[in-house]
Amino acid sequence: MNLLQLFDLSLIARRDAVGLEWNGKSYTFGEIEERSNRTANALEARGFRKGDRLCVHLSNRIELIDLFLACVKLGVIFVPINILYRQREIAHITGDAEPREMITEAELPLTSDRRERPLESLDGDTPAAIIYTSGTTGPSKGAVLTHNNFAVNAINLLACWQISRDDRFLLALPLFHIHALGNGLHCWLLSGCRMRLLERFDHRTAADEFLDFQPTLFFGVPTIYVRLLDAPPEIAQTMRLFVSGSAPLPPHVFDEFRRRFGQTILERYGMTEAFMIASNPYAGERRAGTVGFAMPGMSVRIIDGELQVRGPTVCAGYWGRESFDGAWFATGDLASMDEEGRITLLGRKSELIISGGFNIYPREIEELLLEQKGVREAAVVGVADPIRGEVPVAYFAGDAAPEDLDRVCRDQLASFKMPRRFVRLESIPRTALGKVQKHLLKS
Ligand code: MLC
Ligand code: AMP
Repeated sequence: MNLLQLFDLSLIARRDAVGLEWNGKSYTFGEIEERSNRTANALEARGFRKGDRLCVHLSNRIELIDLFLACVKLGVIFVPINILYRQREIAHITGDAEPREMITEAELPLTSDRRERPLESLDGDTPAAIIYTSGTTGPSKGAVLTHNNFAVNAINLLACWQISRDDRFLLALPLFHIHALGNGLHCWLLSGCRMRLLERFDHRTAADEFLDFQPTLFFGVPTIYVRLLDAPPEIAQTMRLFVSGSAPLPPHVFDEFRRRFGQTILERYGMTEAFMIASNPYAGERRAGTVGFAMPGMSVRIIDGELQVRGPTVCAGYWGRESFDGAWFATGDLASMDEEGRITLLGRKSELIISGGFNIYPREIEELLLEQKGVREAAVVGVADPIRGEVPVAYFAGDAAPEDLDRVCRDQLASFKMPRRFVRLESIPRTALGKVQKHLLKS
């Protein structure tokens, strides 16, 4: 079965039910079906055919859903780009994915008078999306995500987290990442529940959205749960399940959340290349500081401390590069597993910094700094932050002015990658072999 056949459980079988709330308006599944048909016909008229790539640089909005569904209907590969990315970051993705077009707000609305659904034959191995993940070394790579990957991930979550058409789902995460796209959008479309989509999570208005919509289901990153600790207890009155993922949830936040709201956050673990790998149980103990058990269908093992995974949600490979072909996928996450199979993450093999759930590879910032006059050496490290988890700090050697480096980074990097400080040193500490000693900078 391809994804569309699963989405039809909502788009067709629940056509008269309200499926979406966006920007103060409600839409039935039938209206969503028709909107996306029109968008698909518009894309087809612009020359899009099965296998073409469509880059989309948009923040959350209904047109982003129209575009995703249109791509699924045509077999066009959807390539979402982080809305916070600047020219340098976007150019890398468009250079690699070679899309037929990139859609930004300026191209909207993208619609046609033709309302019938275009017919394309697609099987489960057809790529549905490519999501770029910041590479540990070298440039970021596009994970090729198939219909089967998305389908199995969502079916797993519906079963494991008991998501049904009776849920009211509040989605505030950005749709350009696997968390909102793979988990959020797909759980909505497969369950046929009612979803309220927000442009983004804003801690100043979040409580009002909860009180007004009265959700039962919410997905967040740890920064969001830290922010919600300031919200009134009533926000959780109608809630059935809060899920956290994308970065480690500090146990004190888990505890405080339970005290304040009487809700035990369910923490799960995933990554773009493998979708959801492990989850705490819905029934049974949700243990703080652990990510629970491997998802159904997923095999996990730990080799030299690193978690490896194999199963139906591991993606096909990297666009234009290697194919994974059913092999064990090395996650780069260090982990331990107890006799029962409960997994605890212990850190990462690479220097990846996760800030507010967004990934930052220090090397990308270091390379930009080294391109600047007056920078001989550069090293970026993550330092602990009570709200975002970690934030980047840049150290450099040379006579460049920190204000100039600040300006260059602000111009060329997504805002979440901005170093909080630029610290000048005589030289960057290195081992006898010349390797930068980042642990010395962190302390
Ligand atoms: C953050 N900003 C956004 C934004 N999110 N701007 C536009 N759209 C968004 N979606 C910008 C703000 O403008 C601001 O920029 C800065 O980020 C911080 O904003 P804030 O208001 O202070 O936000 P805060 O309360 O700290 O919350 C940030 C956040 C955001 C939690 C809302 O970090 C976020 O949406 N994170 C989710 C990331 C995510 O979905 N990751 C999943 C990856 S997939 P400025 O310029 O003013 O500083 C993955 C696999 C898995 O990891 O397992 O899921
Ligand atoms: P991404 O490349 O954006 O898909 O991010 C994937 C990475 O997020 C994983 O490799 C982990 O390092 C991290 N991650 C996801 N969920 C969790 C979690 N519950 N706890 C700790 N880290 C997590």
